[in-house]
Amino acid sequence: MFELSQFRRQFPVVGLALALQLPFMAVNAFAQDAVVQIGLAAPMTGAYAGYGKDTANSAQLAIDEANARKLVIGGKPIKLQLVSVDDQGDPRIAVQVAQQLVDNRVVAVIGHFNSGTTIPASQIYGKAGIPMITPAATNPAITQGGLSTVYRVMATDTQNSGTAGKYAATVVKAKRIAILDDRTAFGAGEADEFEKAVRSHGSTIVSREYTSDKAVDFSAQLTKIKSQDVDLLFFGGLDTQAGMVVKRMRQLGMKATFLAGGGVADANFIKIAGDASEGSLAWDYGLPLESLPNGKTFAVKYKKTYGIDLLPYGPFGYDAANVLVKAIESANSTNPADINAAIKKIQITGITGPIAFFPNGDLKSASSTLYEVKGGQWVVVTTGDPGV
Ligand code: ABU
Repeated sequence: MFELSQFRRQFPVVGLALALQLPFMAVNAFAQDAVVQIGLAAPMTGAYAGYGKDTANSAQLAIDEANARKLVIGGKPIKLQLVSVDDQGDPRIAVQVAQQLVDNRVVAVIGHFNSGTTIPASQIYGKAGIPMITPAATNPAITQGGLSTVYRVMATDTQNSGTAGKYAATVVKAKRIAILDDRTAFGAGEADEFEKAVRSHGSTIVSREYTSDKAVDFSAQLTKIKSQDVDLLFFGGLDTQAGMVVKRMRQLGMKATFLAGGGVADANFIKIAGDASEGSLAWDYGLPLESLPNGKTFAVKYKKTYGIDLLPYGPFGYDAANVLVKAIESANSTNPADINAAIKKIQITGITGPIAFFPNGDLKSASSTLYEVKGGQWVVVTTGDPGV
């Protein structure tokens, strides 16, 4: 993998000169292949760094596999290069690194990870005509802004947390529901979608409380919620905080069902919550990896290559990279406009399932799965197409 700061060290003059003559290609000084750069933007430092690195590692596997096939595009041999940038999970930094990727003439971008960074960064790519595929950001607004260059390879939070809301009202039959969210574009967005679905299926939200994605103490909000005698709490936010929330709930003697949306059904949640995690529910994105034809093989390959376990977003990063590889091949071009047109017609079977996009860039066949912690492990309760 290549970090953007390395670009000028490795291609000091040639990169700039050729960038003017050969749009979207540079010449690798050590080989004859033209180098075509694909950007990857995600948090590589900070609280979400594990997810960013997992996504980048997974995308790199797809790029390596494509390069091993010796791609010839427009009659010329090319080498794909993944250029990763650290957006720190911060919307202001995300805009800066997005502009750097555009200025360095990447042909497409995989990213960003957070909904809060993806929303502003997508505008930068859209203005430059560069296609962007997010492997993780799920706020529905990302694909509702009218940009023709934005794609997403997983369910939206309308689908995912909306399904969670329907489940809470119609299957759990919770009558008094509380919501706590982290006020990020993701956490607040999924809480909004959950709330809409709960109301439309006849249950009552008795309390909506807020925290921040940096908080480590939820006592004030949970004490208030406890006093309102709720039978279910939905948390809008990611796994680390979700684990802390359910742990505190149980310490306070709260017996309400804990339900989360995406980004929670992983080992980190159970590690943080410990025994308190038992019985927790989470509607998460996609189908269980072990149920997918190439899921286990991919997890093994990832571990063999990087010596660490795959995290939940890796397969989506791998699929996003393969969408771009396929689009470059079918367009027979490395021009972003041609790649973008090819993505609109793409039909592939990824690790995560079939991939084809609606005109707005959302996945046609999105899936979600409900998991429950039983015996210290997440087990599948039900799965299928999300629908509210
Ligand atoms: N979708 C879960 C985490 C990333 C985000 O949307 O912010």
